[in-house]
Amino acid sequence: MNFVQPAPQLADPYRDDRVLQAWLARVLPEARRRAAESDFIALADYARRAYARQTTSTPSEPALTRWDVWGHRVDRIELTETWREGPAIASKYGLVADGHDRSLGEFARVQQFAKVYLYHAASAFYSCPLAMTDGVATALRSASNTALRERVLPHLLSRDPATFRISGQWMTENAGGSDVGGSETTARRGADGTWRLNGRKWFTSAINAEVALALARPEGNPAGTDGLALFCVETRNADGAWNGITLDRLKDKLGTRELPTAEIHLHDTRAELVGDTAHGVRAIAPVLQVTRLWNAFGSLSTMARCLALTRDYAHGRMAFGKPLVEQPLFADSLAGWEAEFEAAFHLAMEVALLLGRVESGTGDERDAALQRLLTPLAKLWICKLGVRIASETVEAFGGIGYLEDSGIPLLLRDAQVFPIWEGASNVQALDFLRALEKNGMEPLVDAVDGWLETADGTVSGHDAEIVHGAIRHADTWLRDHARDVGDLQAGALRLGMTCARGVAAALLARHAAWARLHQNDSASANALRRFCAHGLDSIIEAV
Ligand code: MFK
Repeated sequence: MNFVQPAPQLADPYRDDRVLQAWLARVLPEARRRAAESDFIALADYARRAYARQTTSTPSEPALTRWDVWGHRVDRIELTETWREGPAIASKYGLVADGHDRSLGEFARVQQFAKVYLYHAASAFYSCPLAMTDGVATALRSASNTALRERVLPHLLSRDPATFRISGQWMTENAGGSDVGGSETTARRGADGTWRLNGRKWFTSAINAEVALALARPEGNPAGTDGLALFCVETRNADGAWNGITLDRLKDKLGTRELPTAEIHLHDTRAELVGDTAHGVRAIAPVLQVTRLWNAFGSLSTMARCLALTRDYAHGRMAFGKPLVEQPLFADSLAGWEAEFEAAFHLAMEVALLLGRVESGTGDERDAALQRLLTPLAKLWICKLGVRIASETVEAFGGIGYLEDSGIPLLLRDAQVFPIWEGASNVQALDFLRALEKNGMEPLVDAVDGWLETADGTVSGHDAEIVHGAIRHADTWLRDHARDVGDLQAGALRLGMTCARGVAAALLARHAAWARLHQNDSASANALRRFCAHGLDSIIEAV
C-alpha cells in the first residue's frame, strides 16, 4: 500500500488559540470572560463542525431564479446551508447585538469581535451581512428619523431568530466604487411625502437583506458627494414582493461565492430619509468605521484558520526524515507568519477596545482620536497581510494546497476580498490622511510612547528602538511633506503601513511584557523580536 498523507485537522479555534486566550486573560475582566465563555466555546464548536462539513461536501452557491415557469418575474434567491443557519447563530450568540449592549460597557465591542473572530472562518461570509447590519445599526442609533430608528433598530439588534433582520448597504454604482460622489441614483418626494428611488446599484452584497441603507441624490441637489442623501429601504413589501427592485444577476466572483452579491435596478423604490436631505456620505461614515473593523477581523480569522491548518500539517508531514515543523527553514518561516499575525491581532483588538470605550462613554477625546486614526490603519495593513498569509499557506501545502478540494485555495480567494471591500487599500491610506488632518499625529505618537513605556525593562531595548524609530520617522516625514498634498497622497500608503506596523509592534510589546510577568510566557516577546526584525518602516523618500 502506498503512503497516504492524513488530512490536516482543525485545532479548537478557542481553546487552542494562545494569542486569543492570552489577550482575553489580560483585558477581559474574569467575571465577563466567564459569562461569555460558553458562547466562545459554542462558536468554536460550530467552526469545527462547519469545517468538517466543508471538507466532506460539494461546495454550493446561491441561485437566482428570475422568472417562474408561467413567466412572472420573481427574483427568488436560494441560499446555501451555512447561510440558512446564519440568522439563528448570529442572533443566539449576539454577533451584532453584543456590540450595542450597554450592559457590557467598554467591553461590548471586544466581546463581540472575539465572537466575530471565532465565527467568520466558519460563516461562508454570512459575516458580511452581519458587518453591514452592525454598521447600519451604529448609524441608525444617532439618526434624526426617530420613527425609522425605533422601527428598524430592534430587529437588527435582536437576539431572537424570529425577529432578527439583516441590513445591506448600497453605495457602489457603475460610475464609482471609491468615488461615491458620482452616484446617479435619484430620489424624488411624491405628493404624499413618500420618497422614491430610481437607479442602478452595481454591487449589493447580501441581496437577501430585509433592509438596506442607500445613497441617492434628491432631485435638485448639486452634483458631488454633498448632494447625496442617505435613505433606508425595506427591500420587501408587506406581501413579500420586492419593493420596486429587480435583480439583474448575481456576481460571478473570485471568492465569497456563497454570498449573494447582486446587480439591481431600483424602480420607484419606496425609501425613508435617515436624516438630512444632503450629506449622505457623512451620515453613512459610521457604517464604514464599523465594517472596516469587521474586515480586519475577517482577515484575522482567515489567517488564524490558515495558520492552524499549516501548523497541524507541519507536525504530521514528514520530509527528509523529520516532520516539516522540525525543519529549520520551515519552522523559521512559520514563526515569521505567526509573528505578523500576532501583531495584527493586537492592533485589531485595540481598535475594538477603543470603539467600545468611545461608544460606551467611558473613553475620552484621546480614545476617540486614536480610534479614528487606527481604524483605516488596521483595515489597510491587516487585510493585505491576510492575502499574504493565505498565499503562504497555499505554498506550505505544496501541490495539495493548489488543489480545489483541499479547501486551501478557497482561503486565498476569500482573503483577497478584504483589501477591496469597504474601500480598497489606497482609500484607507487617504482616509488616514483625512483622520490626521483632524486629529494630528500626536495621539498616535503619545499612545505608542505609553505602550512602550509599559513594556520598558521587559522587552528588549533594541526592539523598542526600532518601534520608536519607525514612528518618529513617520512623524517627521509628515511634517516635512505637510504642505504638498501631492507628496502626501503619493506617500500615504507607505506612511499608513509604517504607522500600522509601528503601532502593532508597540501593542505587542505591551502584551509581551504582561505575558512574561503574569504567565511566564515569552512567546509574544519572541514574536515581537521577529516582527521588528522584519522591518517596520516602509517610508522611502520620493526621488
Ligand atoms: C467580515 C467582513 C465583512 C465586511 C462586509 C462588508 C461588505 C460591503 C461591501 C462593500 O464594499 S460596500 C462599498 C463600500 N464603499 C466604500 O467603502 C467607499 C470607498 N470610498 C470612500 O471611503 C471615500 O473616502 C468616501 C466615499 C467615504 C468619501 O469620499 P469623498 O467623496 O472624497 O468625500 P469627502 O468629502 O472626503 O467626505 C464626505 C464627508 O464624509 C466628510 O464629512 P463632512 O461633510 O463633515 O466634511 C468626511 O469627513 C466624512 N468621512 C469620509 N470618510 C469618513 C468620514 N467620516 C468618518 N470616517 C470616515 N472614514
